[in-house]
Amino acid sequence: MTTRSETRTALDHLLTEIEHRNPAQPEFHQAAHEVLETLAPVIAARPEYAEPGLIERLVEPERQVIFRVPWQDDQGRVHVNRGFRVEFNSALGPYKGGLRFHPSVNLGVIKFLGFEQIFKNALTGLGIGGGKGGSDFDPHGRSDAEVMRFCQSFMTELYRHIGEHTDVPAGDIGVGGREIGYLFGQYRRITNRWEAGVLTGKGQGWGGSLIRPEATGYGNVLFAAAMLRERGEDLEGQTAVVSGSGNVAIYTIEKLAALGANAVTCSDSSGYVVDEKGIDLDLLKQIKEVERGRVDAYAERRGASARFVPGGRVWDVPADIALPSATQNELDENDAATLIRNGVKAVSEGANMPATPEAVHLLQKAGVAFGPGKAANAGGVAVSALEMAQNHARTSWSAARVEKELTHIMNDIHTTCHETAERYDAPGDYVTGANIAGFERVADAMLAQGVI
Ligand code: NDP
Ligand code: 2IT
Repeated sequence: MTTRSETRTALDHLLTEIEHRNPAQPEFHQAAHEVLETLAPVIAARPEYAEPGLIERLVEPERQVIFRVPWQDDQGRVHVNRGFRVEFNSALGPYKGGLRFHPSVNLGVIKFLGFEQIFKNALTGLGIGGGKGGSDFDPHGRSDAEVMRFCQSFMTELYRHIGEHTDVPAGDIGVGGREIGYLFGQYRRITNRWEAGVLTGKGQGWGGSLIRPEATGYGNVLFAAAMLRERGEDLEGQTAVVSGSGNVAIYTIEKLAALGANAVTCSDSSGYVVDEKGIDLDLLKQIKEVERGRVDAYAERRGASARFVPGGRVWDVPADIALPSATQNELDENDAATLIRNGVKAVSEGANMPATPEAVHLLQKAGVAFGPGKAANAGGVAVSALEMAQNHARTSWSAARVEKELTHIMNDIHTTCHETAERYDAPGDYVTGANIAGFERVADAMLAQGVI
């Protein structure tokens, strides 16, 4: 019988090896630490998980594709970007996960996202494996025609690696409905197949699911509500700080309002807006979704209640709950200390890995309910899996039906994480609960399917 401390030592050795074998990938190291550091209790309790090679296989992607993406701008100049698709684990279903277009994208970033996706997708219970992709292409300031040419070039290579039963990409930072449209068009042209289930996040008239655009933000608010409910509270009347102003942030703000809470901030990489009357969603959608502008335009047009703080962080604004919805490591130890000082009750991650490990530790120590991204933001990929189901059946469900399923899935994930944490002596620790519950599902499938 292996003890927890022997298991911890073995996992520490493995983490050191991961750092050596994957040099210059700090985000992947961070994600691997965050998961492996919580697994000792379950590995010690269930000897089959100590089988040599199981965790080693889990941290090694099944396949990693890196490719050249040449494209021409509107002046005819040639640009060369790098494209990635990391197919991390398919024990539970086809690889599933978004594509990120952002200048900070590199292999380590895509591996961290793909690794997180394995456990997140397992938590949905919907039969999807984990993968992620993207490019260091920066869509900011590019015309529609440039974005289209980039997407077509990207898909001209990617198409050979994906398919409805193989690997199903979707959106992430810098990839929304417009990009999915261009990518789908090129896939259809090259393959001569109407294969709706090859991408999710499609438009309403051609295979997209109702509520997919809303799903990540709505799901995160439902998860935050479930954490508060566990403590005998609800969202009614609560003030929220939200970071980001993209897909996840916008629908987080929308669902908060629907449940009686008030989001007073949003942000982008230029700074943040604080609006004491609460964010006016119609104005924010107009600026971000229609004009593709910056958040300072919101403060200019909103009037006296709002101001723009260049370069600042939303975490300085006092609030009852915080929903980071922009990017990784956007909430550090100092931000966590500020939130705690201001009396925050819950922090729920809409983005992937937005809180640093030090911030998570501090928040949990202070008794703040903390929802890790792989549980809290799983609503997006869950509705992607529902989109795949609709595509497969050549049908489409009503918004009410999809939202009902989403609510059920988010509550189920909350319960699973909560109960798993209790079972492994970590009551209220959703990080441990999410990691162990996701791990159990993937590990059981991997063990059943042999050494591959
Ligand atoms: P969008 O591209 O729609 O929006 C991203 C927002 O975050 C923008 O406001 C952007 O500002 C800001 N942002 C991005 N990178 C940075 C950075 N390095 N520094 C400061 N601000 C930044 O992306 P999404 O809303 O789709 O994604 C947001 C987060 O949610 C990501 O972590 C993503 O992985 C995660 N997520 C997304 C899901 C989805 O379904 N879309 C599902 C689950 C998680 P700017 O325009 O100035 O760059
Ligand atoms: O991080 C994520 O879960 C996403 N970007 C959504 C993935 C998906 O396949 O819908």
